[in-house]
Order: sequence, then structure tokens, then C-alpha cells
Amino acid sequence: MTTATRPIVYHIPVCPFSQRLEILLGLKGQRDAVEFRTVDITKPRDPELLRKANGTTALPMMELPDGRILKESLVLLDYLDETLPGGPIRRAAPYDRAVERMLIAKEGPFATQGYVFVMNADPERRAAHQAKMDALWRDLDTFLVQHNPQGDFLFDRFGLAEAVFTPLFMRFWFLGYYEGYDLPADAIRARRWREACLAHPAAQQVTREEIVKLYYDYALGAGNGALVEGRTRSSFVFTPDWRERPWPSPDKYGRRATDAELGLV
Ligand code: GAZ
Repeated sequence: MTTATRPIVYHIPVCPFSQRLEILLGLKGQRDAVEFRTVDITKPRDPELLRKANGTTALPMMELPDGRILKESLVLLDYLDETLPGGPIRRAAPYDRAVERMLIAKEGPFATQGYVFVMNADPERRAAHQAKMDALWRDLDTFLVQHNPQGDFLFDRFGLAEAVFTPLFMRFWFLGYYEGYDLPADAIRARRWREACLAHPAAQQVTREEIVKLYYDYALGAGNGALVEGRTRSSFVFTPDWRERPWPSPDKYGRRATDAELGLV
């Protein structure tokens, strides 16, 4: 048996919360300072992993070389930023750090609304979800206009807040595809932030095609690898590879695709 010398992150490859860690490591030039181990959430969880996490299943989870366990992506970001070489990604000055944290504090409601919107199965509630999503984008817009009206990022470069939000901007490609939704036209500063984030070289771990194909089941209301009624395989399975599958129908409120139509069997 070999002893681990670097932290191990257990993760779901396409999960936005573990992508945050990959982005941070890339920004610090420390991609190999952490060992990533893939967990397939469509299969029963390894009992040893469950024991380590006191029965909890949410990922990412980090195991330090001495066996201690840390969870919550924002906590892991801070820990890795503070312990690894490569210079701090988070802001150094107390006021700037406070501004950065205020923006990061908006990630929870923003993420939840995007997921609840894509998972909604009731066409009559579509407009209400759109209005809520619009309001959250406008709130980000106002914040960015206040703190850095001329720039692309929150500060002068892609930093911690961008590492937190960019994976969500990428997941929200599913709102464009399955809901025909994009951020409001008047949220100009937020749009510029999003485009700069999406284009950054440190944030290219997933593609739009991968997100749209893997998250088909989310668009039908089935999250986290759950099985849609009448299907035998989740759209989140790793084989067949998403590249070999056809693009799903964007009509999420219409007829549901079969395993075969999705290229899953
Ligand atoms: N707060 C945690 C963090 O690390 O930041 C969240 C971690 C988390 O939710 N991980 C999910 C997980 O491991 C995968 S990503 N699930 C497997 C399990 O057994 O718990 C987000 C949503 C949502 C549905 C799904 C997700 C998502 O709303 O991306 O809202 C934000 C899951 C319905």
C-alpha cells in the first residue's frame, strides 16, 4: 500500500463544484498538486467513501494525506488557495476581499434558481422561473457596475469569484438549450463578465455539447444521476461517451426521449 502525499479530491467530473477546484489549481499552476478520483453517481456509493464522509454523499470531498476530510467547494477553494504555492488567487487587501466575498455569497441562490428552472416540468411556471433568473442576473449586474464598471472581471483579472461562478455560467448553457433562456438584454455588465469568464483559458474543462447532453435528465426534472421513468440509463453515464451520442431534442416539455434516442444503449 502506498501512502498518499497529496490531497485526494473525490469528484463527479462534470459537477460545477469540482470544476471550481480545477480552475483554481490551473490558475495557480498546481494542477497536479491534488489527485482527482472520479465517482460515478449513477452507481451505489463505495461504503468506504461513505464511512469517510459520515454517510454524506455530496461531492467534492477532499481527503488530506493524514486522512482528515474536508467538504464544501468554497471551503476547499480557500484551503487550496492558502496551502498550495503559486500565489494567492483570492484578493489580498481586506476591502477587496470583502467585495469578493459579497459577490461569492450570491452563488448559492443563483445556482439553485438555474437548476430549479431547468428542472421545472410545468410550462405554466416557466415565466415565474424566468423572472426570478432575470432578477438574479440584474443583481449581479448592479454589483459589477458598482465595483468595477469599466472592467471585464470583478477586479483586474480572473480571480476567486470567477472560479466560483464560471462553472455555473457553463451549466446554464442548459437553460439556453432547453428553455431558450439567456440573461436579460439590459444586464450588459453581467454579460461582459460572463463572456470574459467563459473565454478564460483556465476554465475550459467542459464544453457546451457535453453539458447539454449530460444534463438532459435534469431538464426532465431528474437530478444527480436519478433515473427518469421508463428509462434504464441516466444521461450522466460515462459510457457511451457523450461525444458519440446525438444531441437531445430541446423540447423538454414535449415527448421524452428513450434510452435509444439518447444514444445510451
Ligand atoms: N455545496 C456543495 C459544494 O461543494 O459546494 C454542493 C455539492 C453538491 O451538491 N454536489 C452534488 C453531489 O455530489 C453534485 S453537483 N450530489 C450527489 C449526492 O449524492 O449528493 C445543484 C443544484 C440542484 C441540483 C443539482 C445540483 C448539482 O438544485 O450541481 O442546485 C444548486 C449537483 C436542484
